Amino acid sequence: MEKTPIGHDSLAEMLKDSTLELKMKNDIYSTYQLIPPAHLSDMKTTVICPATQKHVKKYQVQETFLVEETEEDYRSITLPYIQSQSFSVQWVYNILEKKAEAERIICEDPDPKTGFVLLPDFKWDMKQLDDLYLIAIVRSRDIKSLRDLRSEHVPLLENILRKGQEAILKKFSVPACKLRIYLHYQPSYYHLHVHFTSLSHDAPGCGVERAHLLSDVILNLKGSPMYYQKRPLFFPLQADDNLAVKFREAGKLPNC
Ligand code: M7G
Repeated sequence: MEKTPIGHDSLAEMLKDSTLELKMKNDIYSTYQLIPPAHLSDMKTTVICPATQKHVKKYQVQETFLVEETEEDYRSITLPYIQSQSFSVQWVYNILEKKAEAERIICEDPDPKTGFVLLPDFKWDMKQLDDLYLIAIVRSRDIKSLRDLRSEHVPLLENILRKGQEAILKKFSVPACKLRIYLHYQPSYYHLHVHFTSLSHDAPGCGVERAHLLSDVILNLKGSPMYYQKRPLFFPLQADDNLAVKFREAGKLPNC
């Protein structure tokens, strides 16, 4: 459950119709507990049913460690993990095949190589632009993550960047300079997708330890075609994530 940002248009009503309980007053400063009217106190709620043990772990607060993954670690630890126990991407295929969320699509490009579908992320309830959050899902089914990207994918990434920015400007009047456009490494779902969030929104997972700006990714691939295959990548892992267990077994997770 998440409390969503207070929209500008409901602010006046919120101040007028809420109950205020004074908590502290000092000179010109005071704090209150504000109880808003019922219709302004809704919460955005996400349900996963049935949930696997892996889903339960994903949403639990846990100790987190920063991990360094070399090219060899990816081949011997991460890839076998992805192949054996990553989350199902059935929901992604449902979007691509228009079996779910078809009416929510903002823009799409049918090209099998450079095409994608852009739609609101389910973290965003679309009630206000402050926490704008969309995802672009690529049509190609054989790119698992940032690690698989090579220079041949630059046209795909540039297409997503340009058409995604244009579509968001047209539909939501938010210009490119107010967007944070990035990929996660590691993602939760191993089918390549790009996150589009409002620059003013501290979206979960937008920190430097997990987010890779799409514009940087494009530049890195143009400068070095195998950049993401060759270089070590850093990312956070939760203590009892199964991938963390594999890194620990391989002696790659520091004891801290
Ligand atoms: P990620 O980087 O793989 O993992 O991003 P994260 O969830 O740890 O960030 C997947 C993105 O897809 C996230 O931003 C999710 O909120 C979003 N997402 C996940 N599911 C299952 C759905 C869905 O069914 N519909 C939509 N629209 N978005 C989803």
